[in-house]
Amino acid sequence: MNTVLRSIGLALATSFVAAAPAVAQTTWDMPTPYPATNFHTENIQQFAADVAAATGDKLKITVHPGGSLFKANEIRRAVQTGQAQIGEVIISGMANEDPFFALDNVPFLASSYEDAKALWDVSRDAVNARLEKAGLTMLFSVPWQPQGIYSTSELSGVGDLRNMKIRSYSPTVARMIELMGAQPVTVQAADLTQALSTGVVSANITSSATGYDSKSWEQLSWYSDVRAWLPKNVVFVRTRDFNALDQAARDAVLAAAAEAETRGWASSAERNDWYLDQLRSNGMNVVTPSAEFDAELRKIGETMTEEWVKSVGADGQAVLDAYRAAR
Ligand code: PCA
Repeated sequence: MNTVLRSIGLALATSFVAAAPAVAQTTWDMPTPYPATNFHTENIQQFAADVAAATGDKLKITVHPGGSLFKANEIRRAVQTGQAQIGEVIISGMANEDPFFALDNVPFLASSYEDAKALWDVSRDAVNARLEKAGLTMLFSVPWQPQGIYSTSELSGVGDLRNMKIRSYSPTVARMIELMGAQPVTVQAADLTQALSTGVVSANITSSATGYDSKSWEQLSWYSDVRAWLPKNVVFVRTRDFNALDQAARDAVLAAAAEAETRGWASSAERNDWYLDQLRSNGMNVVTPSAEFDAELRKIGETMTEEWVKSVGADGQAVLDAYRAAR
């Protein structure tokens, strides 16, 4: 192509772009706390891709995983104050502000996917109402795999953990560690590998997924698969930003969110076996706790169920009654 033709082509292309009708384009920043390869993050990336496809790229969600834009405990405030438009947090991380958010961390209240779903069905509206008051619109929530205990040696009972520094990610987990006679140390998932390698903590309570993400086998060679609870993450958007979208885009976000919730619950359950296999193939001993150990932990769970109801009040008792009736 000669230079003249090329410049005519360029001129045409430029005028075409200039003449195209202005398409309102919105970009949302989405800080999330967990690594890019974690199943929650992959689910969120799919959600973002679905929203882009359904809106013809009019709404673009840029995911910033691993606490790279805002740290785990800064994300909610960042979205509330409009520094970001949409974000993901672990629900129980907000329990200091409102004890209701601790519900899905109460040990042995709901420790299978089926029970976790029943618990979510009866508590979803209450979580949503609390977020709404903070100017946030809840989009979807997905559980982690059942929580177990990572340790340096085999655990025969709670006594083996006495006085140990154990990593916690929420006020409720910290309380459980206290009731086990040990010392809780709050460490966010993004800092976990370092906390383990520098010996800040010598045990951890979390999922198969986070044990895998943090390469826990490098320090901790035992995983007691106690399946104590399934904590959930929640994705919310700043209500002002959501309402600024046109109706079609709002519908697209809600439809993609509903799909993300269904897909996330399924992938959490499916991936548990894969994550446990990865722990084993990296040399970790994955064991089921003895009946005695299990009974000790369940006793702590009973105490914590009572404490939860007391801290929340009538609202909490009603949710618990509805959950028990539904099971
Ligand atoms: N992983 C996250 C929260 C719960 C989980 O399974 C963490 O350990 O921080």
